[in-house]
Amino acid sequence: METLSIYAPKLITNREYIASGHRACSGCGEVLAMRYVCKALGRNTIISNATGCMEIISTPLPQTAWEVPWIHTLFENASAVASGIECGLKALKRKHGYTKEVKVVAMGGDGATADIGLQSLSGAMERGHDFIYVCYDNEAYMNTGIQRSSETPFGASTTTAPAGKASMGQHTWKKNMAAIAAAHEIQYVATSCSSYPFDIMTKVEKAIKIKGPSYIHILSVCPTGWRCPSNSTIKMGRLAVETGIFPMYEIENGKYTLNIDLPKLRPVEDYLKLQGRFRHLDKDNTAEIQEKVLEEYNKVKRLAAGNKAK
Ligand SMILES: Cc1ncc(C[n+]2csc(CCOP(=O)(O)OP(=O)(O)O)c2C)c(N)n1
Ligand code: SF4
Repeated sequence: METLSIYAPKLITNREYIASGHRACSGCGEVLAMRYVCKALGRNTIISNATGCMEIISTPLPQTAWEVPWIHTLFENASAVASGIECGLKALKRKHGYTKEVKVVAMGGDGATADIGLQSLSGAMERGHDFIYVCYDNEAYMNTGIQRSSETPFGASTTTAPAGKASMGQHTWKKNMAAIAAAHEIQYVATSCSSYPFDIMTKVEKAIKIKGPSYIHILSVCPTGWRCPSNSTIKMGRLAVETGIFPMYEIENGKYTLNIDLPKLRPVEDYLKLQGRFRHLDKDNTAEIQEKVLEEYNKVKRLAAGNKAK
């Protein structure tokens, strides 16, 4: 198994840039992922954060959990705001001799990334801004009450795609944001998961070194919306990876690397049966999901194997 870690636990900073005392639900994988991202980013960072759970839980007026400069943006414009910050910093350097290396980071949930903010993200990647975009994918619009997004997986029940007599819940397959980002021919794209701290931090470190846009898509377990116990967050993320439902990989200058390549995947049922949002699925639904997961996983495997052969 190939694992990705340039970190030894002792080298990880004790500093927190998103302080405890925020208002996330207990067991929130999204805030955990954000904490790891911020640890790797460090102090010289400016964050442009689209509206959503992470914005709400970190800044209940008049308090803030942020220890770095942070801007709350609309759904639509987190990447446009990041573009402006990056250009502003460039101008400060050019005209006023400013020398500090500041990391510009835009972040948002899956709704903010794959749906409503996709145009501004695409524009910023296409223009080549030097910024990192992080998507915390909890697979629905959680902050406003578990509405489906284009990242909601096939078969999941949400409040706007509810399972019942007339429907089995979400009937479309998850949008592949990593492939969409890679189609912009940016240098670095990666997927990760809230249950893998070293993987997240290593990938953020790599993204920092890129001059230009980079994109990191982090599956972030949400016990509230996934209807699973809050003490199962880490296990749930690992199951997503171990079943092949969420492969963790990197695309560096177009070349794929599968970071965790398991010799044998677990059946998807191991993951689905533990979450209330999939409770209604029958054997045929599960078999359909199993088939699609293997198809998609093998696609990534083939792309990664193709690179090794070159
Ligand atoms: C244009 C627009 N539509 C709807 C909303 C209301 N709204 C605020 S946060 C949110 C959900 C955010 O979902 P997501 O981006 O997936 O992040 P999560 O809360 O799941 O982390 C919605 C619908 C809004 N602020 N702006
Ligand atoms: S709803 Fe989900 S993502 Fe939002 S704070 Fe709660 S656990 Fe975290």
